[in-house]
Amino acid sequence: TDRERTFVMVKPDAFARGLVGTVISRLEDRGLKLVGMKVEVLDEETAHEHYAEHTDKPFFDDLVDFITSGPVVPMVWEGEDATRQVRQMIGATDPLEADAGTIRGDYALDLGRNVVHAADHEDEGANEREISIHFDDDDLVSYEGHDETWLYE
Ligand code: YYY
Ligand code: MG
Repeated sequence: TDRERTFVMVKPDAFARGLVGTVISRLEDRGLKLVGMKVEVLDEETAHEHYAEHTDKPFFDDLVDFITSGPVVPMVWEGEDATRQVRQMIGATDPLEADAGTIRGDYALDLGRNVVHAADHEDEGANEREISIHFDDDDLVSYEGHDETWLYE
């Protein structure tokens, strides 16, 4: 177990549907700590960098078109095992496979419109890489949450 920072991003579908607050609330309610956030429209170059691992996949062009199609909300959340905790809260990539109670399982229907991105906990360098694509070091804050004595043993 490890207090760590993980990269999460509200996708354009969720932004357009007014689900930004809902996604943030889910993560806040769990006890995770918000340390960075912004609103932006990704340019094509940033989208390619963000999804570099999928460059050769058949869905890549559609994925880039979608992720650049409107505002997104890149965020950094901190907490114990934050990457795995968030991944579990988001649910399976395909909403049809995502359990009810997960964000995708509760708010999405379509694989190509699945509300939220999160760094992959099985990909060792994913958080560092994705955070550095979207944020400078001084965009992120450090502070002690007032509730941490009750969140952690
Ligand atoms: O990390 P996660 O978003 O859960 O899935 P990835 O396998 O990294 O794929 C990234 C993104 O690509 C996924 O959220 C939807 C889209 N996608 C797709 O449109 N079609 C596929 N067959 C697989 C993924
Ligand atoms: Mg992924």
